[in-house]
Order: sequence, then C-alpha cells, then structure tokens
Amino acid sequence: MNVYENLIHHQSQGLKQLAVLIDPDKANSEQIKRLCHYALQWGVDYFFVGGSIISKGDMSETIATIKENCNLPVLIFPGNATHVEGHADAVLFLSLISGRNPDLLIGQHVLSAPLIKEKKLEAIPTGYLLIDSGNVTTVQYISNTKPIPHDQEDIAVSTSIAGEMLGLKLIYLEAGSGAIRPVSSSMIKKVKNAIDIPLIVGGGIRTAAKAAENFEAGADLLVIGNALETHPELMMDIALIKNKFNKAITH
Ligand code: 1GP
Repeated sequence: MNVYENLIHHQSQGLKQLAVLIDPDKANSEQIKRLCHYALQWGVDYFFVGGSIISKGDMSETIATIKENCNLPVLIFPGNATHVEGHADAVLFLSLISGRNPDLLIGQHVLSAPLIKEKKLEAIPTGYLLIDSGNVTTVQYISNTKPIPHDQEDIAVSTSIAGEMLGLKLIYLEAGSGAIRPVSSSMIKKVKNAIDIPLIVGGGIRTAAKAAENFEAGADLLVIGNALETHPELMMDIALIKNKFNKAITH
C-alpha cells in the first residue's frame, strides 16, 4: 500500500492519523532520534520533513536519520523545488491554492517534476490553503501570498471544492508553523463537509485539547511541529487522543 492508499484506507474507516513535522533547520540528530523513539512508542503515523526555508539543515540527512531510527513513512513537505529528495516515501506536491502566486501554483512543480519522476517518488497532489493566524507566519511571508481570513469560511470551502475538482488528492488547511491562532474548528467542519478527499490540518496546534477539537471537527490527519521542539512529550498526549478516537470507531 502506498502512502496515499494508506491515507484513503484510514479516512474511509473514519480513522484519524497523526504526523510529526521535522524542520531540518531546527532539529539535530539527537532530537530526531528522540522524536522517532516517541513516535514508535505512541503510534504516530508519518513524519513530514520540510519548511519554508532550509538554510543550515540538510533534507537528505534528516530523512536518513529518521529512516535509521524508525520505519514510519517519511513525506517531504517542500517549501520549494530544491527540497525534493529521492529517499523519502512520498512528496506532498503542494499547490498553494489560497494564493495567487503562479510560482507556487505551477512554477516550482515544473522544476521538481522530472526529479520526482526519475526517483520514482510518490507525488501526492495537495491543495494547500494558508489561513490567517493573527501573525505573519514564515510561510505567508516567503510565499508572498495573502492568507484566507480566519473567519472567511466560505472562501476556504470554495477554494477546497475547487481544489478537489481540479483533481488534487488532499486538502491541507494551514495556519503556518508556530501560528498564534490555529485554524478554527468551525472552518475545519465546513471544509470537511464540502469535500470527499482527506483533510489535513496544521499550524499552531500545541495542546491535546486543540487536537481533540480538530479531530472532532473532521480533520483526518493532524500535523504537529513547533510545539514538539520544546515539549516532545506532548506527542504522547496527542497520540492518546488519536488512539481514543480510533478505538471508539473500531470497538
Ligand atoms: C506547519 O502545519 C505545520 O506547516 C505544523 O505547524 O509547527 O505550528 O505545529 P506547527
């Protein structure tokens, strides 16, 4: 089963999933090892690797360290075409559909597609929606796009439907790494009700209560990054929430 088939398999049964995001600029190998250990212990489903800017870190080293320490699927979460690397299990082939920057709608894709094909990397076409979070996040600044206002749920819904109609296979509602205000439950609920493809939510999730609220609202997969850099043990609390949801479905 490839990564997308696994996502669909879980979504079709109403099972929730959890991804840990590692920013190669921020995590050293000791931290990655610790995250891998916790992830295996508590039942994380995927590692995402990436960030808007990677300056001092190394994508391939980060992926190699994860692979040495656990067998979880690693998905590249690219900021641009230079972040694509052959040793991952899949790449989120992101179209920033909330924005109107052609480079992030098709430009970087043209640059990275031949390498993805050559490396036989699984590309998962993903509609990426940046939602305003109360502060200017790195992704907002670097992408040079305007986020969808936090309370403009209809725009998020229309954009997600359009993404699905264009053939994208996932919708990712993103408040931005370290967001002060995460995506609202109400927006998650409305988007979830409008699409059939799996829904990823991330940005600024730093408590188990918020994770529970997001799963309840309809997120199929949550992505947690920033908060684990300082509190890796939070992974356990959030994984327990996920396991509780999934147990309720399988029992
Ligand atoms: C960012 O959605 C991810 O792209 C995760 O955000 O780092 O705030 O958890 P955090």
